[in-house]
Amino acid sequence: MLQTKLTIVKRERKCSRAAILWRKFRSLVACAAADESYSGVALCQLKRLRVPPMRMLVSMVALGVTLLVHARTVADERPNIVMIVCDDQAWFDFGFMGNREIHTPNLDRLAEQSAVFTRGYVPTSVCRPSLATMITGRYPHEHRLGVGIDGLKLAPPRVRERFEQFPTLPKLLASRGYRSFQTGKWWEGDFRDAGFTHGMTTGKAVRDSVGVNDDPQTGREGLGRLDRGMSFLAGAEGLRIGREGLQPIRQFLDEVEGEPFFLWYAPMLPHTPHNPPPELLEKYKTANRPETIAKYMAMCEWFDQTCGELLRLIDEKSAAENTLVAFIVDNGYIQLPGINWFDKRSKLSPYEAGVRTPILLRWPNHITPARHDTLVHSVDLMPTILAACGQEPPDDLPGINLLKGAPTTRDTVYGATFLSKPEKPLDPRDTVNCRWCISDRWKLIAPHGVDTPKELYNVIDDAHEQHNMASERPDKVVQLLTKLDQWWPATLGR
Ligand SMILES: [Ca+2]
Repeated sequence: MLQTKLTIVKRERKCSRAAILWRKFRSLVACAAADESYSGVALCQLKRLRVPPMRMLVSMVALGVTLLVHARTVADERPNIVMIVCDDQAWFDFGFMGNREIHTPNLDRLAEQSAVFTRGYVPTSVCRPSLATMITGRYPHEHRLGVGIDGLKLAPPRVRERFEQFPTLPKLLASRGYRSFQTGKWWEGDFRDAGFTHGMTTGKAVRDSVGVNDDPQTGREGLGRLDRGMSFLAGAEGLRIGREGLQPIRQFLDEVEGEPFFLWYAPMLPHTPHNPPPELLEKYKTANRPETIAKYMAMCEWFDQTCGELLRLIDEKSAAENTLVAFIVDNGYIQLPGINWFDKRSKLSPYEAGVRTPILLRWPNHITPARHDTLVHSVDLMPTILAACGQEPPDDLPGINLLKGAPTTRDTVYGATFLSKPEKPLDPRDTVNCRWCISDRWKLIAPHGVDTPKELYNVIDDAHEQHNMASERPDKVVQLLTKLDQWWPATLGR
């Protein structure tokens, strides 16, 4: 009888101690879930509770599961970012932008799942300053990369120092725990200088990479001229991505599994050399089509194929639901027939075929797929991505957050083109060639200088800028010129 009573008391004490332990454990787990940095403290306190070994094991497993769930919740607040940057393709050369001859089924599918901004713009129509704007969120005259510097030279030390002081996109994301991977086009030397944690471009020459120094006179492709000139400076090792598959990206995704990541996918596609896979070239060869055009079209589909492969890779990693995919073209391009070069009203020009690009944003359950015809700009990508990741953007960025819906707070987009003057590489006011802006349907192109002839186009009715209306609407010219001066006066001299 006495033995029975003692057993009951012991059991009650055990139950009572178990209940206390359980309450303390639940409290600790709740604290740990509220603050993941608390997990170590929680484990120490569990040890102090002198929990029996088996119960400790069960508790630790339970705590681990709870923290895993919590980590996933945190990760959900930090979406992965995949930035796809197309290289040298006109805004109208995509199926989802109305092209019926060039096949882009993978990007068409991405567009169906995305907010599609059909009137997106880059500030200038050549890769280096355009890419630098995406990574800094600033206009070319602010970051000063590729604005008058000879293309075959790296920026002088003062410009480099400025660049390295900017809070770039990968640097700001790193402060939120992101790991980031640079692949493809990259002019700014070692990927680490911009804050990427991983990358392909180290600034060292590489043999057997693709070359881009095509000869415009003979049309001869640059393959074989490898470790010098632009192919080295524009990305070197990084330029293998896409053209030689996506294995480096697969390795990166394996390495960062479960952690938020930022992927910069900027393959040199469909950029020259226009050397598409033979089966794609055959598809576009027709009796009446110059081979230069067929090659360009096949290159566009090759780029699309690599995007499909990349998006399938994201799906394989079950990351699509929690990934914001941004798509943009760094500058437009119109292939000339009969010569391996581009139309002067496309790349390097302020015309629509140079500076206009579709901009896509896909983020399941966060962004509603729809088409928007409001004006957006590549300077908007950085504040948009930072907002998605819960990171405050720098106060002085000119872009706006597109996640808030179609932009209504800004009615004008701006840009400028620059001359190559290597002897004056530091001040963009000395090298600016022309400035342009678009407000609603009106686009002003203002060559730099006093009393220069201006061009005014109604780009809604005249998307290919065939009819200059400057003399018919002098009021619009004055109005837009005032806006340009408010944006960046670019006054000549010092
Ligand atoms: Ca380009």
